[in-house]
Amino acid sequence: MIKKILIANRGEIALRVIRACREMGIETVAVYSEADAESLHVKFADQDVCIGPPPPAKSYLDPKRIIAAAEVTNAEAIHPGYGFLAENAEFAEICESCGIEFIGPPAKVIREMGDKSLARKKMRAAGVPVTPGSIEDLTSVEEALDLAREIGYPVIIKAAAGGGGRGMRICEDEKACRNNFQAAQTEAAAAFGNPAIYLEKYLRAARHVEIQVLGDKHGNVIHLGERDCTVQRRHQKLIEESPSTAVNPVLREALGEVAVQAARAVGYYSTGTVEFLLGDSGSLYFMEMNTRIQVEHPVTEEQTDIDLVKEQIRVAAGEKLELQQADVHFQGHTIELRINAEDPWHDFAPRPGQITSFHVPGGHGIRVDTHAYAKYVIPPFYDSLIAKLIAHGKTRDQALRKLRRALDEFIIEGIPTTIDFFKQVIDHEVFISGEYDTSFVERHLPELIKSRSKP
Ligand code: MV4
Repeated sequence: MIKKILIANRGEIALRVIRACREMGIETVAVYSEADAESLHVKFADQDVCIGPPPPAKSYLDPKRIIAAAEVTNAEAIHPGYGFLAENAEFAEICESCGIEFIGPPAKVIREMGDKSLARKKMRAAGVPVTPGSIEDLTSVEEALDLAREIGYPVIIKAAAGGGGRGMRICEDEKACRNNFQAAQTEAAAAFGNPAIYLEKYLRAARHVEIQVLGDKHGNVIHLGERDCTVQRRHQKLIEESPSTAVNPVLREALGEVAVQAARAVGYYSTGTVEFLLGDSGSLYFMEMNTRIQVEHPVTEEQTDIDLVKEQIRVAAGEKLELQQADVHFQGHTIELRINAEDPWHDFAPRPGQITSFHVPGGHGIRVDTHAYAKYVIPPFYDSLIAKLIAHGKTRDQALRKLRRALDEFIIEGIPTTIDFFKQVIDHEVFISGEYDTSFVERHLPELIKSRSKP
């Protein structure tokens, strides 16, 4: 078994990995930038190494600094968390070449699934349903217009190196498609260093439902159910829940089977997420595959009582999955909110700064994954996530009641947060009904932020 793991990340996910390691008797090495010297992951790790100044490029995103820290501490494995180098195939290869176990899927798979257009092509070849659209990257605006005419508007242009909605452009008609084509290429080149773009039929009023998969290095792959991530703002997920109110047992079975089929088709191991779009009448389409542990993994942990980070570590150590599909059971209903240091009343602008008082909710069925504490200073250099508030109940209504009660207990002072915004969201009749779609936030944002806060 692996004796020492370096966590190449920060914030709540670094703490999450350290917790799993400590329960497994594995030593931990934290790396931190000068801005994170007072962070909890540094305090809770067995060893810590300062790897540089605050800018990610000079710290958490620099493979040389991460590898150097692993060398000097004799860490046998590196857990990348999410973001930063988690889906960087070159970094995974560097780890391998240095004899350090990268806790994640094979570098080849990271690279292939990182090209969202190639991922579609491989999934289609594997018999996985994908949204109607281009087979290869688009080579000309004429090709895009011909294809759009064939599949019908609206269409959506996406960056092959994008993902997570970055660089997406919805085209309602030919004029928009013509105008967006060039802009999308330019934006993709600037944002991702790769101008490749592709086109899909745009599914209006869809649901974004993803399946958690878990594979070992011996060819075993299982799925751990779905997470509905449809409530997003500018492609930042805000709320994730399971089970999805849009998925019935027949569709759940189909989604699980297709997700496992997709993972097998690309030779997957470790934790992974297969993202689908659900159209009306139960249609499902592969969207993209994420090759990392995701922010929202606690939703699946609460539904299945499986520790996903521990499973990742066991798989990295070469162990076979103990679990078979028949051993996976889903209990109750779980909803997660991402509490950010942002001001909903000023376009969700990031608001770093010092937390002057901090009280975390508790009680049966409430989990809070956070690295924050009273007097902690949220640095301006990284993402604005403060905490994930997760509520688990026997039913959706019970989970919602727990969540609402927990939001009232959650005290964060000194900086603006999205706590009060979420009170409006989970009190909204459309959200409560479960009948929401991808347009929910955009359509209801004005009323959601009209009153500053509710008791
Ligand atoms: C789509 C889509 C509808 N049709 N693709 C991709 C990444 C994810 N963050 C959003 N993605 C979507 N891709 C096709 N062909 C709908 C979404 C989508 C979405 C789009 C706009 C606004 C909010 C959204 C929330 C979830 C999914």
